[in-house]
Amino acid sequence: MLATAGAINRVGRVEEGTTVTDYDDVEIRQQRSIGLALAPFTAGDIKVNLLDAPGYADFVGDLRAGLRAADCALFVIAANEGVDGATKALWQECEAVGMPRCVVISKLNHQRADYADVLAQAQASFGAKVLPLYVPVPSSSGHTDALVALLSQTVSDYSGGEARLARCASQLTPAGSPGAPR
Ligand SMILES: Nc1nc2c(ncn2[C@@H]2O[C@H](COP(=O)(O)OP(=O)(O)OP(=O)(O)O)[C@@H](O)[C@H]2O)c(=O)[nH]1
Ligand SMILES: [Mg+2]
Repeated sequence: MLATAGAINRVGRVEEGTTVTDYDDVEIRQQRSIGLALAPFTAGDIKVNLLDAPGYADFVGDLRAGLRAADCALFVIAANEGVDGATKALWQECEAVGMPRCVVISKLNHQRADYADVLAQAQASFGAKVLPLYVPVPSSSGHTDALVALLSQTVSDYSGGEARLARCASQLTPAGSPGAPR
């Protein structure tokens, strides 16, 4: 998000200790977040104060502190792992206080990534209101090279490294939504 918004020039790597929000010595050594970190950026006229919270259960206090300050929450779920119990409990916690939520499915490039399965798990765990806004397009090699944005009906093609934007050739609708083919 920071790189896409132009707040940083290149995406850091957890393995190299070069990510923006894992800057503490312990975070770099252990290659995981241990505390809440703030990463502000602007997108157009909008200032976003991104709060990156640790996912590891030991640091749930920082995660809760972040939620108290946030206007909405992004749940990042790995496409090769799926929805776990802790994520379900946190979703219910957010629901209880009316916190707007969305799901980001990460690691689409992983060998065992299964987008459709993780989406189905998210819908089974969080409810049928979870609908895809972006759908990955697998290439012939099986990797995800492009994403279709269903609201804007555009395709972002990352096969050349940078995103190339194009309009969809025909109207696309997510499976399960009103108007989708059965
Ligand atoms: N293949 C692949 N690996 C990824 C991707 N995103 C993250 N990883 C790897 O997954 C590991 C965890 O990534 P993080 O970004 O630290 O995940 P996190 O949710 O912030 O983890 P904590 O904050 O420690 O709970 C690292 O080794 C990353 O390099 C991805 O899209 N594809
Ligand atoms: Mg982290």
